[in-house]
Amino acid sequence: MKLTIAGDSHGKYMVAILEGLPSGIRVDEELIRRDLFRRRNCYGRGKRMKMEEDAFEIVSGLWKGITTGAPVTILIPNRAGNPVKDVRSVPRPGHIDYAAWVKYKLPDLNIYVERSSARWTVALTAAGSLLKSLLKEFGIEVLGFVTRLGNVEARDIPGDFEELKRRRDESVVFCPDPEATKEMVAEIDRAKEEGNTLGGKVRVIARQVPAGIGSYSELFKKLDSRIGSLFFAIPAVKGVIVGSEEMWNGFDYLDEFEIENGQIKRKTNNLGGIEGGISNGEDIWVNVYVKPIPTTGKPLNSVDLRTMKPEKTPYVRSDVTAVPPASVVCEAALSVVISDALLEHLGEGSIDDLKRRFENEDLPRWDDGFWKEHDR
Ligand code: EPS
Repeated sequence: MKLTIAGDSHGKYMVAILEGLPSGIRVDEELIRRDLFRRRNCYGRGKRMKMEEDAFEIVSGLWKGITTGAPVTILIPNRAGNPVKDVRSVPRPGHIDYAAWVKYKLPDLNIYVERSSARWTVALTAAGSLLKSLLKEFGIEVLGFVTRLGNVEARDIPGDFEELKRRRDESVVFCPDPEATKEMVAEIDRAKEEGNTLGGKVRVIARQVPAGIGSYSELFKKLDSRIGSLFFAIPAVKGVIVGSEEMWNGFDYLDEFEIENGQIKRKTNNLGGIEGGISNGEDIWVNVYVKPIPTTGKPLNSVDLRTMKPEKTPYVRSDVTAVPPASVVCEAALSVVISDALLEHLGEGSIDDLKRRFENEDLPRWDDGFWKEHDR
């Protein structure tokens, strides 16, 4: 599978093209609508999100709502223009401004923000959300939520998936802890007043991922290597940890094997469902660190690159935090990575063929006869 995302932040459209999907997947467009709405409509967002509608259109690869196996193209129109009309020469610490100018040398920092803006995550969200229709065929579900915002950490995170989802959906910041939600809202209000911005953490869980997807062979096909690669491409992501962050000694951390009714079981899942780059059949869970947005209401120290004199950073409009939307974007990103690895494992063709291959896969049985046939 291949995903391409294009479009300028203030251009006509954002575009996602998905290639290599099987035929016959019924696409749940309502789910895409809901995910795009969640990404746009959460507490801590700014003026731009009030201007956008994110009314997507799927313009290729579907026949009466099902995939044909041809590339699927999703278009999302941008409604807002760039409010900055003058050439901008003062870089904001933490944005692409300075590093892109050093590399590409075009003398207007507005140019670089068109690609580097988090606007493109609307296309990633649409693509990942579409892929949930594929994952559903295999019983796989993905859920993202906020575990920290500014100084507030979620304390009460339910272990039950459905409860987690219900509570996440009730929270304006997508945090499953109702008390922490209130504190996070207050934290956002305070930061807004101060002209500050907030970072935090999100967690994404994928359940029912079958054992055996990914690779231990090719370095960039390892499942965790793919997760890192896509997650680190998401603007503001600064850290990605698969599984538990508490990894200080083996007795506490390593998920010991047990047998229950003839089946292999684990009591814990600190490894996050991946061992050596391959899924092990446990839930995959990822903790993601998201930095504060670089456009602060209160100016920061910078330099005017035109005059090489000290200057304060400009402000027009921005969000206070990207953490709640990042939980939606990371949910989409994990859907993309798992779909990609699953399709690589199951091959091409129709969804029914893939499901047959999937259902015929069993856990291997240890074969002592093997060495009688093969010369050791
Ligand atoms: C962003 C700046 C803002 C955000 C944008 C990311 O846009 P603008 O410069 O037009 O005010 O709203 O995020 C989105 C548009 C989005 O859809 O998430 C930035 O500089 O990264």
